[in-house]
Amino acid sequence: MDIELIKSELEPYISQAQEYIRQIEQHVRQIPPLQIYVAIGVLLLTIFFLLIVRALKRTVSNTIVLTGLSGGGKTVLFYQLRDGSSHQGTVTSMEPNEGLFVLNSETSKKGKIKAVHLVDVPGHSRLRPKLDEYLPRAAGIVFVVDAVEFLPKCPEASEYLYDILTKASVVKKKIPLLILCNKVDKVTAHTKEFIRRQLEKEIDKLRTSRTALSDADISNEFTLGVPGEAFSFSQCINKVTVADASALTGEIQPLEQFIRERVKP
Ligand SMILES: Nc1nc2c(ncn2[C@@H]2O[C@H](COP(=O)(O)OP(=O)(O)OP(=O)(O)O)[C@@H](O)[C@H]2O)c(=O)[nH]1
Ligand SMILES: [Mg+2]
Repeated sequence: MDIELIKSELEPYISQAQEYIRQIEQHVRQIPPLQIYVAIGVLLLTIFFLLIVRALKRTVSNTIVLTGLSGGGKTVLFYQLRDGSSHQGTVTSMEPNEGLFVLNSETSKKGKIKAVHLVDVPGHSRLRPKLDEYLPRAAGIVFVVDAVEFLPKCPEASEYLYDILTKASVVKKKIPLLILCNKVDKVTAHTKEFIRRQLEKEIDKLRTSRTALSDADISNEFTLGVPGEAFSFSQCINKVTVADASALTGEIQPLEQFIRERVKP
């Protein structure tokens, strides 16, 4: 079969197709342009909306990170949230503790409850780099402070808190942070207001010394507060709140509330 023959055989189909196209064209010309614009607009809006929904779904996280110095009570809080009992975890943790579960206080609740991915990162200085693995996907950070042994540990705690609040992964995503003053069952525990003020004072001092180190040093990615003003947590880009708790006796309602606000069912 030569090409000419194929051409002549296809001819009727081609002319038929051309006819159809002409008809469609005519049809389209009859539609008022406004209708076409509206249709295209609706189509684009729908695509845009679907893309946004997908993007949002991907960024919604259910991870809550427990952090703070060693001995603050993170592991006891972890078990209290998961099982409703303290487990008497007196040993220093050597590995992050993590779990995906429905909060113990909500297990009897009916309806839709979302499981929380809780991570307890040990306070030992050698294990702190582990924190960087979890922070980028955190929906909330809980900084646990020992309210009894607070004063001697205040400088170290402030430094750790300063580091967290200036990390790019935390600042860019504006991850909310809860300073949890634990062990309030003890009469010698300091109040959360006192602890907040002391931390602010200490961070204020740190800010001056760290800025003096200049950019030459591997200093932090972001600076804290307003230059020339005394530091306060309200100046932070991240929402910082303070609350009391006793992991031992299970008085952890403010913590559970913080988690629920971050991890919506
Ligand atoms: N009185 C009292 N003691 C507590 C409370 N929470 C924790 N503790 C005690 O504090 C000690 C340290 O608790 P952990 O939970 O092991 O501390 P952690 O923050 O996990 O410490 P690292 O794992 O080393 O980072 C333990 O002896 C606990 O029994 C509390 O609410 N009240
Ligand atoms: Mg621990």
